[in-house]
Amino acid sequence: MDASFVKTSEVQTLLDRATGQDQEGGNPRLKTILRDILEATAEIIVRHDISESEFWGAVNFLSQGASEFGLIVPGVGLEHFIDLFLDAKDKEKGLTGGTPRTIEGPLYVAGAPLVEGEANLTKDADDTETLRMNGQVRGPDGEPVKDAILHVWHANSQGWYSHFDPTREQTPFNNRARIKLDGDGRYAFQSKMPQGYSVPPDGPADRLLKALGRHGNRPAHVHFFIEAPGYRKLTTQINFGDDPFAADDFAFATREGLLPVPNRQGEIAYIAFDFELQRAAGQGEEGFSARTRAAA
Ligand code: MBD
Ligand code: FE
Repeated sequence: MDASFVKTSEVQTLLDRATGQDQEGGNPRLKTILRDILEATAEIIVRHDISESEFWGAVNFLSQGASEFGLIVPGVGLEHFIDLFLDAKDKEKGLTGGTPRTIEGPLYVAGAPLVEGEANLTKDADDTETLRMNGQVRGPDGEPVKDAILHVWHANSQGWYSHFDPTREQTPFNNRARIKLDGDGRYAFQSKMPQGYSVPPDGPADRLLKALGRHGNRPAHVHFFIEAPGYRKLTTQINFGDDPFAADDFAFATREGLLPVPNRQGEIAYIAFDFELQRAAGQGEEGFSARTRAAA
């Protein structure tokens, strides 16, 4: 059987009717895009001669995997692909420069304490190195960004994030804060050094990655959002430049320019890291994407 089967009028009519092409109502953009998705799926089924059992196996995987889509999407590289796509579109518009964006991941929690001045993110005892990070948020001409809010979140030394910790041993918003910066754009916080994250063993994401011959580990990292009036919202992360596994990330988030090397002195790792924001062309660029996020 070859691909022309999908082009037969019987199959084409099915795809049209299934996506309401013969109906007035509905969302036209959704109807068009879903039709393309279904046609591409049909072509893949034919090209690989997918059996009935394989087909239902995939349906079963997707149903079981729904609770871990937040991990599967970065794991198969799609969340990083969206960054590459946004970067490429920016480049087309001449919008280059600034701190690189990289994926948000599924573990942000809205509503973290809003703090001013030097913040201490870690509320729970954690027997590991202290991380002290500071720097400045600047704009494209080197100007300090005024009135920014820097959101920061990271795992504890066991690789668990508060709110998503299956051991339930963390205080709400441990290792999370929103830091309100003032006129000079300077920030400083202390925290406890995170450990890398691993997907839950034997869950759908883990099973998929193993079936691909891959692992589900992320190197240690710290997440940031920065929002400020007049600037494009930045979503990014840092890894640690002296971590031998810094680039071995199942979620493909490691990027050049996001690998500061800590200055380790005794029990403290110091990182100086400046962020550069791009100027916003309109208000739509200042805010968050419409992703559904956890809140507490
Ligand atoms: C994480 O901590 C993370 O940042 C991503 C992208 C996926 C899983 C866990
Ligand atoms: Fe993370």
